[in-house]
This record gives sequence, structure tokens and C-alpha cells, in this order.
Amino acid sequence: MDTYDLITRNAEEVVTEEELEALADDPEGKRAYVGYEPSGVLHLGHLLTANKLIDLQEAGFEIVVLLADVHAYLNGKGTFEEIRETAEQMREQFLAYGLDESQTEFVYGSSYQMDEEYVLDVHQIELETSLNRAQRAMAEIQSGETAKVSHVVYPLMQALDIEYLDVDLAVGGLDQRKVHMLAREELPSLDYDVRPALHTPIIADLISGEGKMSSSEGVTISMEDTAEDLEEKVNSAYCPPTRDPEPDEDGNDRENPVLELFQYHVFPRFETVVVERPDQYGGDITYEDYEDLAEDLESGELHPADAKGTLASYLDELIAPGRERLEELRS
Ligand code: IYR
Repeated sequence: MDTYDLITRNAEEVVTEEELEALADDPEGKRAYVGYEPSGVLHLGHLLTANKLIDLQEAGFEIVVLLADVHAYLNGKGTFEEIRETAEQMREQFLAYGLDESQTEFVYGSSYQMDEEYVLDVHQIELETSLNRAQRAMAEIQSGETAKVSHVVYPLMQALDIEYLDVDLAVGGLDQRKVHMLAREELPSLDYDVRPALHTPIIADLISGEGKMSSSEGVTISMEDTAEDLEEKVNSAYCPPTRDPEPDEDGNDRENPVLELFQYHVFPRFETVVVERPDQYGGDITYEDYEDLAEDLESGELHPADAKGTLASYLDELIAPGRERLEELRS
């Protein structure tokens, strides 16, 4: 796979393609980052962006993981002390999951976000940005019903992080796009450069196949799940054997969470996927790419129960090292 294809595979949106192409032409020593509000246990939402970080490492990028402790605090996620404690666990789980330690720098937001220079820049960008704009940028990130003053400072700081961490690329879920757009618009007013952004999709809820899968709503899969939990969750997942006849507004006719998990979580991390079946049901099938598996499921060649069993065991393999690390940390 060429570098551009590798770094953009499974991305929902790239802003802009030309800027990403320029990075792909010369990736050595380039820096890409994702920020995470610390939480004790990683779930699939975190792992989706982590998969992209692993692709970027394979392409030669250096990775910065921002442990966004101040942002979590501004978003009402707990006391500063509590947040700091979970950040360390988060770092350990990312490393266990497969980020290459020698190519990953973990940075606490609080290590520079209280510096005088940063704080003055926050105030300058506050002066440049309308209240309305900042609130809109937070619509998909804000936790809690009531918008607090902290919620409008949050996206402005996230925009500045791009400059202060000296990164060439900002990565995030599609829920981060409005913050990245705000950054592209406002950083030049502080004489800082615009950087490209890459957004991963939001995966459908496991059970309904709609909306987003996150820890706060619906069912998600996390680093804490045992093999049995995974089997149970995957077995109850929505998995229509045929394509949805009514595409959603993006023209997507395939909101099958089982297929999405194969596409975004399993195939990027395994060269081949083997569905084990007894001989009387056709024997094992080996897939080298996602499309072949999706076609077989949709044509009836692959039974949803076999797809689900296979999915649960590959997910188990992916999360087992992180799950073990968490157990060690807690004992
Ligand atoms: N807004 C992110 C957390 C975050 C991301 C980046 I990139 C930052 O520079 C700061 C915070 C979230 O919703 O988790």
C-alpha cells in the first residue's frame, strides 16, 4: 500500500487532501497527534483513532498522544486529581494495545497549558472568536446539558495545542471536526500555521446500528471486557444479512456494526482473518480483505453467527494485552 493510501485508509474525512499528500510524500520525522480526555478504561472509540496512529507510525510518523487532563477538567469529568490518575492508566493501555513506545511521546496537557505564554494566547484567541462559534465547535464534545464558560474555552485551547505541540497533522474522530475547522480559521490570526486534519468515522451503536457507539450511550466494547463479555455483546449486535435498502443521508447503505468492527478494528490489525467452520458447513474461510468478507455475508455465503463468533475472538485478541495490563495495574 502506498503511504497516502495507508495514512488515509478508513478515514472519513481529510482536510485537505493536498496537504495530506504533501505529508505522505515526506513522512519521516513528521508529527501527528490525537488528544484524549483521560478515562480509566479505553473503549473502541479510543482504539479507532489508535489504529490510525499505528498506520501513521508504520508510515514513519512520530506520534504525540496528548493526555488532555485540563480539557477533561474543563469538560466536567472530575477533580483534577482523579483525572491525573486515570491518565497514567490510559498511557499503559495504549502501549499494550500496540503503539510503538519508541515512536510515541505522551504529553500531559497540564505540562504546558498553564504557562504564561499559552494562557495569553488562549486569551488572544478568546478575543478573536465569537461565543457562538466556540459553542458550535463543542456541540458534539460537551458533556452535560448546560454550556459552561469552560466549554467555550475548551475548543480554543484544543486549537492552540496544534501549535504548542508542534504537530504536522491533527487526528481525531469526526466529532472533533468543528474544533479543527475553528483551528484552521483562527490560528492564522495569531500568526500560526494551519495544519491538516484527518477524521475517523463514528461507529454505529452495536445493538441498534444507529447513532454512535460510546461509553456513555448504548453498548460499547472496552479494554475491561472478558472473552465472554465480548461474545455476549457481539452476539446481540445488529447484523442484517443484506444491505440496508434505505441509505442514510450520507448515502451509506451499510450500517452493520458487525461489518464496521471488521472493517475498522480487525482488518487493519491482522493480515488475514480466518472464519473457522466445521467441514459440514463449508470448512474454514480465509479473508485477506474486508470487502470479500462483507460480500460473503451479504450473499449468504457467510452466516451472521459465524461472522460474529470470528469477530468476538479477534476482538479478544486485540484487547487481551491491555486487559492484562489493567489487571496488573489494579492488583
Ligand atoms: N476533544 C477531545 C480531547 C482533546 C483532543 C485534542 I486533539 C486536544 O488538543 C485537546 C483535547 C475529546 O473529545 O476527547
